[in-house]
Amino acid sequence: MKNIHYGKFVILFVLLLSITNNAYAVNLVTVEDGYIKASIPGSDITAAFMTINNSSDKAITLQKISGSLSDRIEIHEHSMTGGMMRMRQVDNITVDPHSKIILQPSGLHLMIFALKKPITEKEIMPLTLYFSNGTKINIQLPVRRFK
Ligand SMILES: [Cu+2]
Repeated sequence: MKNIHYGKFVILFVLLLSITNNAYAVNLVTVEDGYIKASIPGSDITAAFMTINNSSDKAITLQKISGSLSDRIEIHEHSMTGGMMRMRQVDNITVDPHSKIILQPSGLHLMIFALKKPITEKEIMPLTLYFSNGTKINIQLPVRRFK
């Protein structure tokens, strides 16, 4: 009688463990607080910002971004050189284990060239982020208007 009860307990425990593991695996790399800047009339360039969280034990690297809005999305970084704010393309963004990287105005950002159409406030833009470990994350970015 005691043995039967013990058996049931083990099965329940294994089940709980597997549910917990799945939830954990899905959330190892997350993207939050993302938004994209509304395009300015006459311009086909804009930028996107977000926070990339890595709660895994390994560094992850964002290598590529794709989206239906443009065929040319680059990773850029602003830096001060000789008292001038410059922007340059970087190949990728590495997020250390258990840390996060914030893409924000005047810092790292996604630069979106050759917009296929203007994007305006209240639209939602889908993007796909490709990471070095094979992880692919689909995100939906609200469009915001600001300076
Ligand atoms: Cu840029």
